[in-house]
Amino acid sequence: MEEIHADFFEDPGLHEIAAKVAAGERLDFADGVRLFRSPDLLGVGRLADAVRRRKHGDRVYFVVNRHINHTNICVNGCAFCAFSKEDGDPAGYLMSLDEVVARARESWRQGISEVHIVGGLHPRLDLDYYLKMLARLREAVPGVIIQALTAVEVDYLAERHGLSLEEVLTELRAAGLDALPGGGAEVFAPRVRELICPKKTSGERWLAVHAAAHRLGLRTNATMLYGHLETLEERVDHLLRLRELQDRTGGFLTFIPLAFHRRHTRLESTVRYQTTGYDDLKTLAVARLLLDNFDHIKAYWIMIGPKLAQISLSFGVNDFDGTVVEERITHAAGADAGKALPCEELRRLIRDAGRVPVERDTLYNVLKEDFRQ
Ligand code: V47
Ligand code: SF4
Repeated sequence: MEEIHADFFEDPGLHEIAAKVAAGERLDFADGVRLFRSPDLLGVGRLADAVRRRKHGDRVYFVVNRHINHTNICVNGCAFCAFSKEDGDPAGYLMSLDEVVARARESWRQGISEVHIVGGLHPRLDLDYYLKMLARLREAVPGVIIQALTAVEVDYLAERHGLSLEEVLTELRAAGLDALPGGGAEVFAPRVRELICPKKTSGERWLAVHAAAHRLGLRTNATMLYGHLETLEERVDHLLRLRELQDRTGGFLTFIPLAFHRRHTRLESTVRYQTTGYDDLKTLAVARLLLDNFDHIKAYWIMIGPKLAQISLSFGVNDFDGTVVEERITHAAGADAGKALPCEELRRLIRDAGRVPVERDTLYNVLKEDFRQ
């Protein structure tokens, strides 16, 4: 790995961690907290970037995808969520299967390789709705990878039908499910969950759903919602629990930190500020350093804006997510990034940062790689 000179760091506390990183040694809980507390953002970023370069060189991945949020009606009513509505609320919606399929088909004609489908826990939607949705999508958009249902939705279906996680996942997979997205993880610490999402699937159960998916050969993603009521120690704990599961299964594809957006949520008056660019970059960089067994760290440009996502490519990030097309969850909470980025714009952002854009599918198979400039 690239030699990082001791005098590079403004924070001498980073020297010991730099030595571990250079030797390929695993960082521990105390290292994670120290990295988060270090005022030396450029130092932390430089370390994360060295790891990123060792794993990926100049390549930065993106995916041509479409998000579909089929319903916003949800029985959980998490305090951080501005997207969900109670059943009966006039602002609630539920897409028919025809509407879901029409959206996927429209984007398929424009060349997507992935549909990403997540929604609320609708009290009247059962497993059958999802099985039909998957089967219809399989037929309507052949070749497109279906990444759908967070662990929270899977757990809800298991509980509702009295089935095991394996049984639900097996049925979903047989109907066409290819991979699970990483949502619903929030922060695993029970203290935080009690404050921000008391009705939600526990951290343990979220991990159990992903472990079950991995056992069945389904690949999945992982997220962490940060910038609300969690402590830095709780962020590190969250990351290390993901790392532990990844050690056991190897089934996670990528990690995506999600910056909390506060507008129109019940946390708006308690959490007074949006995350800063400093915190966003630091969180991505620390994730890159702690999650040594994750291949990919993704900056979801919807959350932090395309410009900061571009800068994050020098702070450990090697994935830009995708074209997205229609995003409702973060926009309901005040996100001001656009809802879609054309593939050419994604390429331009990556190239302008001196990197090589690589179009991938959900499973990181390379679909198109640009030539080095
Ligand atoms: O689970 C909800 C989060 C998630 C807010 O796997 C919020 O590739 C910020 O998981 N402010 C859904 N975040 C989105 C998600 C995702 C996105 C992109 C890629 C992938 C992937 C996964 O959004 C939810 C929740 O954690 N969320 N409300 C909010 N106010
Ligand atoms: Fe429902 Fe998900 Fe929103 Fe929580 S974050 S209220 S589970 S849609």
